[in-house]
Amino acid sequence: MDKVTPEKVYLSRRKLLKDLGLATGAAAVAFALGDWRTGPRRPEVATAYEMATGYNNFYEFSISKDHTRVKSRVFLFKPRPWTITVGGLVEKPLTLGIEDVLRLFPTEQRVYRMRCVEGWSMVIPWDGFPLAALLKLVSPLSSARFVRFESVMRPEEMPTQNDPNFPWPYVEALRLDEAMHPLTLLSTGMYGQPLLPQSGAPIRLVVPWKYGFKSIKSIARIDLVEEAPATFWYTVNPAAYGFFGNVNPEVSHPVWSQSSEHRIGETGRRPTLMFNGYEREVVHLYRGLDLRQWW
Ligand SMILES: Nc1nc2c(c(=O)[nH]1)N[C@H]1C(S)=C(S)[C@@H](COP(=O)(O)O)O[C@H]1N2
Ligand SMILES: [Mo]
Repeated sequence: MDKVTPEKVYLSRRKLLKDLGLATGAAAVAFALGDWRTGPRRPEVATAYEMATGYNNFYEFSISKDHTRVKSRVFLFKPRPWTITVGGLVEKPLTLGIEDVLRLFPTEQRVYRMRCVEGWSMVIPWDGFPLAALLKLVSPLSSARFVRFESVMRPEEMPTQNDPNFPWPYVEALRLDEAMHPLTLLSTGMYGQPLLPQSGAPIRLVVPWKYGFKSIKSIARIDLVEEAPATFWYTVNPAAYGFFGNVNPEVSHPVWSQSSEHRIGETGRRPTLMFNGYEREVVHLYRGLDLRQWW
């Protein structure tokens, strides 16, 4: 489909394992995320499955900084049955059951870094499909400039949604060109398994060059809109959560520097990369934009 897809950067796990001469293994997946053209490959290892599914940010379940708290609260959550509605400024609005989604859009594996604005990071092999494929199916009108995503609203299953101090449901948004970028994924699984509730079952967004808060979980609605929507974290605290949320080691959070990060499962810190290491692929989207002002 997208011939421009820079597959040198996000190899599918299968191809990668073949390149490295490794057999398919469940947890420890060694692979290279470096750009082959500009320098030596920097091998990075996928975060252990237990950590990626045990250390989670998902405020609907817990606001605790002890992220393992999320895992203990998801037992009430029912990711089936599930529908996702795509509408707004489109020619062909539609509502799909999650089974339709899985049937219509073949999934591929993409290994991406995930960098939370709080300063931790992981490396996750996602199963998913480009968001662009779904957006093409509904034919956006020429007036559509942004894509708005909404998480499911189920206060009976998600305890923090009973806390009126937050503007529920969780909402995120991308500019249409960001949403159409081949790196932008709708994910339905990770490590070859269906998404668990704590990871955003049954379907979530993954935007690897942006801070994790943009990668909205458990999506129930997608709307094409004309104006930049009010997003969840931007509404709560605009100083700490920019609309773009592009990973940028040179622009500090109001309280801490973003120049380094703690990779979950490692000791010490490693430098944070511009656009989380996807600069070559996405920098053209932001030409002429002051990244300090518009972060
Ligand atoms: N609906 C919803 N989506 C969400 C969040 C949330 O609280 N609610 N947290 C975000 C944040 S801040 C991060 S870092 C990532 C974490 O994804 P992970 O737990 O799979 O690593 O999910 C994002 N998506
Ligand atoms: Mo985050």
